[in-house]
Amino acid sequence: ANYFTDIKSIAGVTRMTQLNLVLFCTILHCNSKLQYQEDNPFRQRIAEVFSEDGEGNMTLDDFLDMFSVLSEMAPRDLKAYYAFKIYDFNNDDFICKSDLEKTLNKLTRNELTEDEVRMVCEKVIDEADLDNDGRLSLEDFQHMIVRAPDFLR
Ligand SMILES: [Ca+2]
Ligand SMILES: [Ca+2]
Repeated sequence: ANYFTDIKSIAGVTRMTQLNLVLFCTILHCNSKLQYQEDNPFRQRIAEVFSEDGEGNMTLDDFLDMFSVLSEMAPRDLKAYYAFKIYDFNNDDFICKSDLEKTLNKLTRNELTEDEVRMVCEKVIDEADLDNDGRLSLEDFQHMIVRAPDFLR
């Protein structure tokens, strides 16, 4: 299945939960073969997050760590933690609007207009930002995942 083909309909207000699924589980909720496809737009980012040097140079140990996180048996919290890190592009420990915009543009391969991207980002933050500071902490993010039971099983 292609998770991104109908991103425009997914972006509809009534389907935000599904959007959250798409947005935040791109990599981690599907199987590891799909995740590691050549054209996975997050490939470089995944490598950066899992490599010990933070620059995407993966050692064998890094690979093993990555596959254990991606496995079905890995605890949800651990998956959430790594998903959070992947989407926190500027490594400031928060997912802010610009991180979300980057994520969304990668997911949709720039098929959304700027306005659409902004609207979706605002909605995601609106929906998940529990302490109302306008950005998502790891805690906000984990709450969001807990509320989406089909996701990150
Ligand atoms: Ca950030
Ligand atoms: Ca927050």
